[in-house]
Amino acid sequence: MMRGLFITLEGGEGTGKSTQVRRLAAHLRALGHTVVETREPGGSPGAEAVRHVLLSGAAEPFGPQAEALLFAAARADHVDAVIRPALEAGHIVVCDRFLDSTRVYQGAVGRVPSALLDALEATAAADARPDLTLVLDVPPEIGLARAAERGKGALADRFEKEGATYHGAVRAAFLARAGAEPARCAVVDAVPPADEVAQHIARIVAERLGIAAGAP
Ligand code: T5A
Repeated sequence: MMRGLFITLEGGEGTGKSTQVRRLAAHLRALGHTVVETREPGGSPGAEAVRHVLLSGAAEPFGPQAEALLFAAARADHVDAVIRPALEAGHIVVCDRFLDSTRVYQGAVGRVPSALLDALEATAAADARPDLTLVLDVPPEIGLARAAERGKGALADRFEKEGATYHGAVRAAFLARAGAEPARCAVVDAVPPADEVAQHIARIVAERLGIAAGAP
């Protein structure tokens, strides 16, 4: 039985997900909760190994379907090793990307059939489903500029190196998913400074999950 709460942060490159995962986790800890901060692809030793294969571009020649299989393999290990045990222990899990990223990058943009993604989700995530998903939204040019600034000197990864049309489609697909599942998802304007975004997220978490608000 899952007794904890599962919060995911989603959105395109450089929308500030990692920053806000840290901020939200710190806020919830300050309120007295035990919080597990994690990310995808990765989050467990096995999944971090698959992350390297995916983000290096080594799997790109095999196409979006093969990449979807690898994201699912990483997810299965991450859920089994980290997410499910934490939820069963009654903790709050805050995860940087999860199922919606696969639906957007491999599904909506990569055109992997939804029946295959349904099957992969059922196998990899099973009953580990987010209680709340925060979709961080910024225009792609702002997100890519932030990602480039953060990774100065490093090569753009497999997905960052795609063009403006691709990242525009990613943004539209995240907004469409949020629109289709309003009970689970909340869109957050992530253009303002990180402090403001963190306060907005704390308010949403308080309203949607009944976790007390306060200064994040
Ligand atoms: N992927 C992933 C799939 O295709 N399918 C899947 O199933 C999954 C799970 C992961 C890639 O894998 C793909 C999607 C991705 O392309 P990643 O390295 O984990 O790649 O990269 P991202 O998740 O895109 O993370 P980024 O690090 O690029 O962006 P974040 O986490 O959104 O942004 P963050 O917090 O690192 O911030 C970036 C910079 O902006 C600044 C930060 O200080 C930092 O310098 N910043 C702000 N600046 C101004 N105002 C704000 N509000 C700011 N917030 C942060």
